Amino acid sequence: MRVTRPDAVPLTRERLPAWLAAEHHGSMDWMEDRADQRADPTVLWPEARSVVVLGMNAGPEADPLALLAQKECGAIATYAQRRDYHEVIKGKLKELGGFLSARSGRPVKVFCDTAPVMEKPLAQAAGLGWQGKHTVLLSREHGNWLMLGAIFCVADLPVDPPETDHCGSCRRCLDACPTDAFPAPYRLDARRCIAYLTIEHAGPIPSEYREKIGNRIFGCDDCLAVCPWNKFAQAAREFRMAARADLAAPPLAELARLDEAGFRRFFAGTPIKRTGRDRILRNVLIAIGNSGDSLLAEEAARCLADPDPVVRGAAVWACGRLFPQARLAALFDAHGQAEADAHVRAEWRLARPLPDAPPAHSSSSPPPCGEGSGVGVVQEAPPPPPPSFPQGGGEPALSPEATEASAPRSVTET
Ligand code: B12
Ligand code: SF4
Ligand code: SF4
Repeated sequence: MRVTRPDAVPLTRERLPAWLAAEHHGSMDWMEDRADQRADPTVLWPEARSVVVLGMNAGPEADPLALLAQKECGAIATYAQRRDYHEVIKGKLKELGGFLSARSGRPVKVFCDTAPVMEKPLAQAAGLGWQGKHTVLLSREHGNWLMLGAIFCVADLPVDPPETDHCGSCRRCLDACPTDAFPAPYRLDARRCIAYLTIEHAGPIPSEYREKIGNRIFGCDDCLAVCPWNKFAQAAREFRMAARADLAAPPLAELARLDEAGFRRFFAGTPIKRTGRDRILRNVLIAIGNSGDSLLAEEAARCLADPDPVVRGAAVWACGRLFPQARLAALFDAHGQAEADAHVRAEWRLARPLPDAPPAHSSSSPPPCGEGSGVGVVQEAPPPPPPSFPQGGGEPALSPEATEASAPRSVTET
């Protein structure tokens, strides 16, 4: 925990508008809302005189990159394999904010991704660490695994010195990025970032990134995990930030079977729950398409009948990568012929290229848009594995009200 002044980050007044003007925020329109307040804490709350920035360690217990080789499992970003940090940090901020407000007799406001605040530059100004070339705040003590929150105070608190940049000539994070998301050091084009694509982006994932996503189903740790400053980092000790073992390597076959209720139960209390079942299923199907696993192909085939068109579209892509032509043609007859959604029909066209020979299977109705059927050797895949997902398991849902109710009256959460 460190303290800075609200006017300690003057550069963000230029840098945030430049980032937005370059459209590096993609479809995160909420980054444009109240951008003047986000870029300048003195506009957000003119009465504030001090900003307390809190960093919480969410360090992993094992190398997050090891999971990327386990193609039959989904890779979840380290920070999300545990209880939602918003809830944990918010609780701590309210406790501390209540104390500060009581001691100073002046009001405070607590923020953790809940208002337009740029937490990383404020954290650097307060001396918690520095923004690395990957733009994330890292520290010599905790490496890359700090999660941040802030308290704005009207009281004039003594401030800490800012931290300086210790990246030097290193560029490991820039070179490690699978999607080449850094147009320059210290700048991120979110539209290319797997964290954006798998968490924030609604709709189909652009085809150029699908292979590169590999088995990452929620977020990405690559640029953080390769940083040499992690050598001093430790696994999260705070019990509420402890990682859930069942989120370390969840089998894709089981994730692909989650219906809405099963999804909500399994991901209860984690940040993944807010992303929603359909978007996660879409990501799971991209990972299945990248698995090269014929057992998983059957899971993708089952999702061709999913009610959500984005899920169906991702299922078509996965089937196109895993099934031989003839089986794909049969699946098209069963599901694609009657497909009403334009995007899913487009996925079918790409998955099932025009044949250079007459169709090898019989079909009662012609395929849409003048396409023929696929040809190829039929290789029936083995039957799907039995369902074994812990449908009744998982953490009990957190009650946001529980933390709201405990807020001292002089602490405003925005
Ligand atoms: C939007 C957002 C995202 C977006 C965009 C990320 C981004 N870099 O902006 C997406 C969805 C991609 C994302 C991904 C992730 N996020 Co995020 N995200 C945010 C959020 C809500 C806002 C960040 C923001 O203000 N971006 C706007 C840009 C313009 O700001 P900036 O990154 O600070 O940009 C600076 C540089 O570009 C620099 N700059 C520009 N030009 C130049 C030129 C020079 C010469 C120099 C030196 C610098 C420089 O100045 C800018 C201003 O400081 C914050 C929470 C918050 N309220 O702050 C969390 C937050 C940044 N995310 C967080 C995390 C953990 C992640 C992930 C690691 C999650 C994961 N594992 O998948 C990834 C990391 C990806 C990455 N390399 O950044 C944490 C980071 C904690 C930390 N230690 O820093 C935060 C703070 C949430 C939290 N409360 O803890 N995130
Ligand atoms: S989180 Fe992954 S995709 Fe995003 S910038 Fe870092 S390495 Fe690249
Ligand atoms: S990997 Fe290297 S360049 Fe990137 S944040 Fe770490 S020290 Fe800086």
